[in-house]
Amino acid sequence: MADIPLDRVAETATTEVEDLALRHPHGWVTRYVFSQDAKTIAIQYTATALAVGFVALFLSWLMRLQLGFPGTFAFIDAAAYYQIITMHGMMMIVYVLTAVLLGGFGNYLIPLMVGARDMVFPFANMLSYWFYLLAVIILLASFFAPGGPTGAGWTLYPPQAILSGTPGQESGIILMLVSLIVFIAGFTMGGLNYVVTVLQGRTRGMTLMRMPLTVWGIFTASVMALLAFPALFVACVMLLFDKLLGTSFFMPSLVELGSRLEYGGGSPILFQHLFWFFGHPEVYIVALPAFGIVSDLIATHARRNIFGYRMMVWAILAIGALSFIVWAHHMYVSGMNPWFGFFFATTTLIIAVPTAIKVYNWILTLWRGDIHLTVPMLFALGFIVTFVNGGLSGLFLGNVVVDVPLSDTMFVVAHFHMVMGIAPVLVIFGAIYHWYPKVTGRMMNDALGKLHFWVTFVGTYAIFFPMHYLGLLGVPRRYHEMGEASFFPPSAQMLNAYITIVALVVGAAQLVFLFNLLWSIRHGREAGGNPWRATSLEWQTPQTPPPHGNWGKERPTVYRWAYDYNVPSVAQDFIPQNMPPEAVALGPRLAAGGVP
Ligand code: HEM
Ligand SMILES: [Cu+2]
Repeated sequence: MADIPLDRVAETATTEVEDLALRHPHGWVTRYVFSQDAKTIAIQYTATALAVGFVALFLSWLMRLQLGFPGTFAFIDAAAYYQIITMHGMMMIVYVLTAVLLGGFGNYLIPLMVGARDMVFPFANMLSYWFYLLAVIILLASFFAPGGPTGAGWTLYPPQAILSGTPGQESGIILMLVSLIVFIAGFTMGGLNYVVTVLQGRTRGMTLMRMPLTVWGIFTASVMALLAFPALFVACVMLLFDKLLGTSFFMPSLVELGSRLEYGGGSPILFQHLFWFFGHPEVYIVALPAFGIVSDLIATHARRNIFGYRMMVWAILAIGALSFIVWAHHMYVSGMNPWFGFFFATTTLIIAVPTAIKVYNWILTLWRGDIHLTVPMLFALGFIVTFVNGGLSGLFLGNVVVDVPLSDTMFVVAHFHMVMGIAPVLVIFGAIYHWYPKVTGRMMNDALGKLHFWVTFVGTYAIFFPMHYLGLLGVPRRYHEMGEASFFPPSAQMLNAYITIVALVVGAAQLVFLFNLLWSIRHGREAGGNPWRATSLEWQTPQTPPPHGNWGKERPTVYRWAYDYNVPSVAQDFIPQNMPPEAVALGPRLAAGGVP
């Protein structure tokens, strides 16, 4: 803030200091490689995570090839199939979605949206990325390790995860556990930054209830991740001890190939509790940033204030809190007491209430809005539809009696891909198209963007919608081949082949996105500072792309919330958060320029 004397700068957090006193990087290495600028770290996170995403997408092709045309691709045997599905699942959830939404978008958007110069602890923030990269390298190394990557399933359930018979039990499982431990250590350094910057780094006038919902979503998700990841961390450490040191945290007495193992007295169910105490909140660690981003995309591209802002904030917080008491709905078939299951079914269904409130509010925001079907808007709408769809099948699975027969079938795979696979990915794409002009100064190509949207949106529906039906038929999950059980009609295999073909097309459409992303850096149309005519602070920076320190000489002052679009009896069609009240012109609406 401007009123801090320069001699106190040394004891002041980076977010607070004058631009002059910020230690700007001088060399190429400190500027682009070991950068402490949240924006550069954001790009590093996003680029790395997108690369991992393409590897995971490639793995999904391999699985689909096997499922669609069993036996044709001999190198995908049962063991390889397990390894591929495990790596695909873990990569997508932890190393792609969490990394992009928190490490990528959190770093780029939090400081800019709350009017800070940077994160509060830039050095820890930088380390966070390098830990993440190290975790990715360790994970990828398992493809080349003896025995290959682990095939334990992304849930890593002991005792099987570390016993012989499971592919990758030689070294793959060890590398997986170490990689997760490193990832969580790295995330913690970033997560503390996101939380403290929101609490302490906001500029003058930026009260909590004036923050854009994107910040609320990422903030709440970061708090949740700081509480949930430690459960996975200890579970990984303990499982590693069981594997390497012969402890028995999770290992009961076992007989393997006729000989009794050294283990005894441990509880495999304990691992499941720890895993899902992380695993369920993880769904919302991914979903809440997506909720926030979608709200902002809709408001901006429909030129409408968000309906029920406070309700939206409280819904985010309520969902965040509730999601810590539902984890055992992933364990209905673990032999738990039915009363215990009843408790978790009830809490699970209660989450539907704040979630439905959010959906209604999005629809009411759109209602009578001036909807521009821009690429970000298309992706936002696609998210809402897909998320609602996945949520509805979640109501099925949340109930014990319905879940028991559906558990471990393709119905579950269809459900979670809709709700936490595809839905957040659509938001990630929408957000990239939306904020790309701020990051690069140029627009992404619109026609290619629309092509990318329609193939991805229609295609993912075409993949995952019929998969529910396969599940209802009883086709099991995590099976390398459906087999020839008499209750599968011959059409089931045809459906599998069809899903595979669509999956290949959808995968190829992502190359269009990749091309657009890279090509537009140099050849995109010049965007100017605020191409979407948006109100939030990141669009009001003096320079685009914003330099280190974001704001030049003085940080902005905030006078209002982030949703002043089409305010009645105001001449401008949007009022930026930092526009002083004197500058707001009353009177008939000025002709609004077209949105690109
Ligand atoms: C078009 C893109 C995708 C396709 C075609 C696809 C396909 C598949 C297939 C075939 C399986 C294995 C099913 C089985 O045999 O049980 C699977 C598992 C899985 N996928 Fe995807 N997937 C895609 C995108 C995603 C995304 C974006 C996520 C992010 C959350 C994701 C997360 C998972 C998880 C967690 C598993 C379970 C792994 C396990 O059971 O251990 N997938 N996917
Ligand atoms: Cu859950």
